[in-house]
Amino acid sequence: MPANLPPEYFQAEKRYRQAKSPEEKVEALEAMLSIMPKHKGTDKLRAELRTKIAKFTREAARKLATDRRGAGYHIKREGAGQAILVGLPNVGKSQLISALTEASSAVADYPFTTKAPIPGMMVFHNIQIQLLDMPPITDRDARPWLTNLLRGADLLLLMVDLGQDPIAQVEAIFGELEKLRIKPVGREMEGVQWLDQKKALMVGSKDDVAGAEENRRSLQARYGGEFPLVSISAQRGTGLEGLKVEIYRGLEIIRVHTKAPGSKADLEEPIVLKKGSTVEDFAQSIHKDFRQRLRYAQIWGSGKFDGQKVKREHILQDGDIVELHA
Ligand SMILES: Nc1nc2c(ncn2[C@@H]2O[C@H](COP(=O)(O)OP(=O)(O)OP(=O)(O)O)[C@@H](O)[C@H]2O)c(=O)[nH]1
Ligand SMILES: [Mg+2]
Repeated sequence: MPANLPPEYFQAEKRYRQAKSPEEKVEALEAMLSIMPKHKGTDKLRAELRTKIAKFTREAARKLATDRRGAGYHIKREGAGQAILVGLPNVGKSQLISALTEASSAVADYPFTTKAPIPGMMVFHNIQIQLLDMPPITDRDARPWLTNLLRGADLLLLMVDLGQDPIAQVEAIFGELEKLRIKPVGREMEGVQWLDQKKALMVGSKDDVAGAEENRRSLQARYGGEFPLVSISAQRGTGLEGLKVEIYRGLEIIRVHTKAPGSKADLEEPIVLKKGSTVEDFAQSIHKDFRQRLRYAQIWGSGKFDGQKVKREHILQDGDIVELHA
């Protein structure tokens, strides 16, 4: 690698590493290529960048084609994970999106207000999580594209209005999910050929209304063993911090901080990994070459002591700080 690359190059490279979609990868790679000085010494690197650009451009085109066939909406995935709201009409899905994210989705006291998916970004500590407001799960017009969006999500938020019969709502939601052949993990149902399984979290909404506490208790009694349950009032803003924590847990991700030898850890922008990831996975997400060259790492956090030397198989924990040694 040429020694004198400007900081913009490393910023673009970071965007490339963190990019989730082929479109984002192409954008970052093109930026890297435009910054890379043109001379004999960089010929090989520039050729590699062009090959990668071609590859991800093809991938983006393929993705677009399959999305179109699915019809309807393509929501660009952003942030560390995606949670999607699932519920009957009028339960407060849009109110919640408006309370947790910068997105504004129309809230109204009549059913079927939301007609299209609306994404918003929820900030949780130093990461962002994408939430998707949706039309009610019973909306027939949404049927053709609903399955694709649900299948793409990392977590379903099953929303139940605590001012109405909660069990009937949950059973209705399960019935609709069954028609779409999506199985919430924890729900056992025989004889159905599932397309997909999805982790789910129950959200009791409007816990400021009369009867909410009793309904929450019956939800807990009936489904508490299968699903985590959080109750909230999006209108009053109560329970929202607890909900954020549960959403984060449900995504089963960890945040790991990088530290370069001799400098302080980067606590601002963690690398987000799947729970159970190892030092090796971490190295790979930084740079694929790093994985091979890695000799050992030092960690602060899940080690027995600060700065402990660990091997590539060491399983990382949320909040760990890692210094890689090649
Ligand atoms: N009391 C109370 N009312 C709420 C709360 N959240 C939402 N509502 C009311 O419930 C009604 C429906 O809210 P929406 O957010 O539009 O519900 P939705 O689930 O998005 O509805 P659809 O888009 O039709 O499926 C509105 O009249 C809201 O004011 C809450 O926390 N407490
Ligand atoms: Mg709505």
